[in-house]
Amino acid sequence: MTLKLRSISLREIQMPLLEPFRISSGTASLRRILLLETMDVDGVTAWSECVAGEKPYYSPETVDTAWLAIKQWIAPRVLNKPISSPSIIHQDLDTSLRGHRMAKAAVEMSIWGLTAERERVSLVSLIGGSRHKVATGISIGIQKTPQQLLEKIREALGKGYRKVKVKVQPGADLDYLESVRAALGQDAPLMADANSAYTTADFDHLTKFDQFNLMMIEQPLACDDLVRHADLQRQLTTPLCLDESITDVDRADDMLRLGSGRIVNIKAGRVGGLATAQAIHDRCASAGVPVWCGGMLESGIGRAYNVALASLPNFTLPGDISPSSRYWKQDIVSPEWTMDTAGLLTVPHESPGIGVAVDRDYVDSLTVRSEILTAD
Ligand code: OSB
Ligand code: MG
Repeated sequence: MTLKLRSISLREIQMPLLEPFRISSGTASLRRILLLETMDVDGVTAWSECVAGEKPYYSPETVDTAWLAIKQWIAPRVLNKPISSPSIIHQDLDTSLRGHRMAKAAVEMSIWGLTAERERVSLVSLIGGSRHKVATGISIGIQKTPQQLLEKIREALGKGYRKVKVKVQPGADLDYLESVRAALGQDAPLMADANSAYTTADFDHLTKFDQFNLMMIEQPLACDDLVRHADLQRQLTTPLCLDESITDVDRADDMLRLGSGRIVNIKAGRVGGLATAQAIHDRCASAGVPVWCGGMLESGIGRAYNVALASLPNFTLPGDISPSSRYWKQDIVSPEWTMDTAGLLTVPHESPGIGVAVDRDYVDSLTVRSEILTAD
């Protein structure tokens, strides 16, 4: 079923996080979020979210570069052109247009959402999601003291979260993990994420992480350094998980060939969209490598796409897909995303589209700028 896009509306909303989120590369407190609302020539619409942050801390992209890239280069490639399937858009977008994966992903995902709306099927069934519940984890930012971290982890485990990810950096790592393990025992489902805070000079230090029985250590080294991640993995018993390094299927393949890690955190935004996220999932599945769905502090719109992705069969580890209330006083979708006491989130298989309705009045009240892109 071929579709044609009439317009892409860009808007920036600003939403304060309930608490600031600190990682080794920077802190987020007020989220500036780029939302897209795409309309086809028949007037069918769909929402999507760009995961770029305010500053280039996690990746080179930002809200502002994504806005520019979509307007100048990405939208002109898709507006008013026949689109035969959402699964091939990424090929058109990648030809002679380098990088800007988060910007591309926002457009690509809106076309998945729009296709689901047009065909009156759920996004989940459109991408072939099979799970009815997804296991939920929480990502906890760097805290001022080990005691504060321990309190946060206790609270999270009490709520039912299936995995607790602790952000670490030099100076806030071993002593934090040590107090947490001493208090909670070796079995609590813990992992660490360094967001590239370490270098080869830290290898001896990093081998000390092995004593904490972590589920994995995420992205300890630089984003473009698969070779040294492989060196490090050979020295560790704890599995390495790559996040920033895996930007496309070939990078996942490089990781598998080199042994740079044993687990992948998949974020559709980081890899240019859902089709590539699925392809990485498939590649890892055939290599026997488990994956899980990462998060980028999304609103309820981005979360809908994460939930759909996480319902694919090889997403066997709990994702960073926390409920709306972990981030926001009020989310922009209804129903809000909720988690049960077993740490499970329900996958919307039945309702057509992304599975949640967007509260337009609330989104309008949060909007600080907007622009409508059309072919003419
Ligand atoms: O490294 O996974 C990361 C948030 C912003 C940028 C990078 C990361 C994160 C998270 C948050 O860990 C996960 C979530 O959305 O809850
Ligand atoms: Mg990460």
